[in-house]
Amino acid sequence: MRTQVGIIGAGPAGLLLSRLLHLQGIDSVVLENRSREYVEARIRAGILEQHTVDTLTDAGLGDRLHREGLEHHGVYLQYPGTRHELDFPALCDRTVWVYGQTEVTKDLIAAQLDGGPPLLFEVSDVQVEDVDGESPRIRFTDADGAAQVLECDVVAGTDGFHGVSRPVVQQAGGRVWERTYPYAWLGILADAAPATDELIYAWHPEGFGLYSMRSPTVSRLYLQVDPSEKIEDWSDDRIWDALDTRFAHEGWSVNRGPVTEKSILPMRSFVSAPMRRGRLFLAGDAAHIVPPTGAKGLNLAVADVTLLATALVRLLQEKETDLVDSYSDRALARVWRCTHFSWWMTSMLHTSGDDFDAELQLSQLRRVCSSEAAARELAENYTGLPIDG
Ligand code: RFL
Ligand code: PHB
Repeated sequence: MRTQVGIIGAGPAGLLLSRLLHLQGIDSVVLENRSREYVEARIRAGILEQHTVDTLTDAGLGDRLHREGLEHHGVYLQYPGTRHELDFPALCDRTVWVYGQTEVTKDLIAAQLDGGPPLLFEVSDVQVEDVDGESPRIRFTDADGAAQVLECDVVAGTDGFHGVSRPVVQQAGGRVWERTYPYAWLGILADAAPATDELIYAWHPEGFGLYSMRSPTVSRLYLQVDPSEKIEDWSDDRIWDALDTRFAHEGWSVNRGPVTEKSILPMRSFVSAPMRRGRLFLAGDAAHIVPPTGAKGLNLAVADVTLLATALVRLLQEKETDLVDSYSDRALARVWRCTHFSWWMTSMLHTSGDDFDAELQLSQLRRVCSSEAAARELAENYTGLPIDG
């Protein structure tokens, strides 16, 4: 087998990269180690920046997004006694969209299987070779158990945090920065109409709460919990009671309904540099992880592949190396901005039990809710900064 770009991983980063290259006349093969059903069922991100929506729309993936996605004009910041709305269009002339990553992935897979480049599920033993030369290759075992070799001009490592690509880059030297936070999120999906028009980010002495949604009939809610908590110890009633406490606001209440999914997610920041070794390029969670408080992970993955697709088109069609040579630095500049913003949101909203920390957090929240400059800084970062520069 031979292709121009061998892509490892069919998450949003790999699938979108394949799509963007296809639209520019470059062929690729996407290799995914999970099944289609598994990939399409993973519940993850929910917020798309304007740039992400524009990129998906320009790539011909906007039909269902525009029909079923919900455009949001702001968020509420809450702390005891206050629920303050940040108005994004007024602050920075941009909006965000609620459209589940699950739906983005389904749309990308449907487009890929409808005449797009090959997408192979349930492959195993994926190994990348000769990335320092002109002709890298990927060895893998296909779904039928047959050993395969995919010869490539370039390999894209979009295989997420636990993938095989990042170690290959790091073997040649590089650096990793990591921060593990002393909290986790307990997330639920519930068949309940959201009781709020915008997302609510709530600070509470007992811990952070986030009220999000997937549709007019489905709510997505998160609670800060200790990372050692076991999901079995959280009955639905215990979760709803904790949500009532953390979102308490006069004359208002959380809407309850059947819980259809619940899980506990650890929180970390992680950056691996460089995002390239020879002809192997990393994008998305393969190179970096942010805690979900800033809603940045999926958007960063989309920003990376937007840069990477342009750089690869230039390399493969015009034989110019300038954009692939600057890819890692340009991508990392945005990665660090989002890493800071996600860390800042996380630090402002999650409680540690320390009274001094709590007063600093409340002071910061009051500042964001009273100063237009402080609010604008949050709004610009949340809705997404320019992609390159
Ligand atoms: P993915 O989605 O992890 O996809 C990687 C793919 O590679 C496959 N794979 C391999 N395939 C072949 N061979 C191997 N050896 C392989 N190893 C792995 C995997 O099966 C998978 O299909 O990475 P990608 O594409 O970079 O996308 C990144 C996003 O998924 C991630 O950043 C977001 O989900 C993060 N995130 C959020 N991001 C946002 O922008 N907004 C949000 O509101 C938001 N909320 C969230 C989030 C992530 C969360 N969790 C679960 C960590 C909320 C949560 C709860
Ligand atoms: C979500 O809806 O899953 C979501 C929204 C905002 C975040 C994180 C997750 O910051």
